[in-house]
Amino acid sequence: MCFNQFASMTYNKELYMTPRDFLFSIMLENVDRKLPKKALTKKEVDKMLDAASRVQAGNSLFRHFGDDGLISYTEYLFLLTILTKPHTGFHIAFKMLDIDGNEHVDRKEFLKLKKIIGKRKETVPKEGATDMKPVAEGDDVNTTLQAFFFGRNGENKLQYKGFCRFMEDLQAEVQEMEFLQFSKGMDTMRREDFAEWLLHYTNEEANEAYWENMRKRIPAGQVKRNSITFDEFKAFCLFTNNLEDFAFSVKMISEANRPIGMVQFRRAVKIATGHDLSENVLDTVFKIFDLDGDNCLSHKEFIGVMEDRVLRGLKVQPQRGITNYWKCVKRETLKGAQEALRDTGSPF
Ligand SMILES: [Ca+2]
Ligand SMILES: [Ca+2]
Repeated sequence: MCFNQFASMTYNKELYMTPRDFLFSIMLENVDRKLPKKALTKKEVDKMLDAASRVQAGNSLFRHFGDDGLISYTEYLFLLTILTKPHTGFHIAFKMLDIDGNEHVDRKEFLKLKKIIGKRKETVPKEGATDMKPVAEGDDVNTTLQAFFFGRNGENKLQYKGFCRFMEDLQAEVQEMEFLQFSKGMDTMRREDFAEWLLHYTNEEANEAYWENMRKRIPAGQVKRNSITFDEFKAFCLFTNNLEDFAFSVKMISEANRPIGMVQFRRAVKIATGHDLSENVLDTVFKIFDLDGDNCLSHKEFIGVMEDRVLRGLKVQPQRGITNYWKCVKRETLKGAQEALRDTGSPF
């Protein structure tokens, strides 16, 4: 289980990730830990939470915190799900948390998150988190996110604007780190670096065929204008967060789910995301994933591969398929929200 493996801190016998652990869990396959998990004292935690309650939002927040912060298992699941959410999903996620529907989320509502997403039995890690005692409503602010969202004493309210900003910043931060990882610190990616990133989480057995396409179809020795900038990369990430909408617009554009060419592909992306993909990115994607060489991408050649990739990236069981996964999250979410409603006795 990813959380247990990456979490490097314990406090009051509960396991926590630091913000650095969280970023590493996204970027790295596994971690080779040389040191045992650190048991924090109340004084150390208080200092972290004081700092977290004063920090400014921004797209280097998690890197700024580094190891000076605590993320609970429930919050880890929450952060994972929002990492791949399209912008249209932000408002739904906010409304989910805003149980009484008064347009802001208070700490009490945020603590219901545990009920909402922490309940899925198959995702609860064996050690550490199962014997975690539930946080009672009167408990002190005890994680970095709580201190950041609601202040040191849990007195602040989270508005939609702030929530949105947080999600955008987190997505941007992870994208920037991934870009730098694959561009090896340079300000553009070569097309082969981009391909490496694309194929990083795809099914390894198929990768040799993709690399073969790459070698045959993409000319060696590239000039700078053919390499991929961070903006082009971000546009592609935005697109992969909107795969469901993209699949839908492909269906609208092409009859009977036939393979689509670059022009139609571009149109479908524009419809789904409102943005364009750059020529370099589109051309690379087509050259790599077009396995039968008809200059078109079929559902199986592209959407199937990308859905699988998202799941692998999140280290979720790949066999279920992304649609089922989100359906499952949604169902659990609704169930949790209903239970939470019952508990608060809210009339809604
Ligand atoms: Ca509320
Ligand atoms: Ca094809």
